[in-house]
Amino acid sequence: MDLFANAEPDGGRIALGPGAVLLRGFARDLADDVRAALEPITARAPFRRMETPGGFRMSVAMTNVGAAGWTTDRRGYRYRAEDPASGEPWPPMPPTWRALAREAAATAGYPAFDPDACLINEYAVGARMSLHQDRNEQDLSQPVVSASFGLPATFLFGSLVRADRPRRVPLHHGDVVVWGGETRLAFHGVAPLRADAPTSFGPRRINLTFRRAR
Ligand code: MD3
Ligand code: FE
Repeated sequence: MDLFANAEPDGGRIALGPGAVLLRGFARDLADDVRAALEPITARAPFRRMETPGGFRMSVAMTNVGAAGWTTDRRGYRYRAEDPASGEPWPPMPPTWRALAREAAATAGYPAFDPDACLINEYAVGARMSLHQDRNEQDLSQPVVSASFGLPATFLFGSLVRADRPRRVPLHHGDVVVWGGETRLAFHGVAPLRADAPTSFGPRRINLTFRRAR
């Protein structure tokens, strides 16, 4: 038996593919800050389940901070400077969040990354995200940085071909993943969230997805 099959060389830095790095626990120390910041953010820009162009209601509830916010409705997917629910700009990105995203990207080899968008995904038990590519951003040479909090999830990490069977990667509270290079256009999704012991975030998973949208 290989006792070190799950060892994490380089302090929890795990290569997931060409250009993609999992940083185990990288955001753990920011969890209290994130939970506190969510209160005023969601008071201004509440979580909502958006509609897809195909007319389905997403199971994940979303909101945004930053100069650009990702939205979907019957007319399509796009970034917008204003929250369509209020007509007001999205709340500003907390400086600590931006710093986290930049540090993670630099650690993974993307020192020029500076996000203008942060999509906040809220998964209740049962919520899922089906396989998709992220391609609404202008410069696809910029990576995506994601930070997970609360309940663990099974991330589905596919290839550049939708039909390939995705790998299942567990993501835990405090984990950060930087997706760049060839994996930037990989198909990916999240398996239905399973009930588990409650966390400091309650019975849900929060995922922050930082992007350079414009
Ligand atoms: C791999 N969110 O918001 S984050 C999304 O956990 C999204 O909420 C998932 O996919 C979540 O679009 C996954 C990890 C992630 C984000 C973007 C990627 C993985 C990615 C872009 C390319 C490849
Ligand atoms: Fe995505």
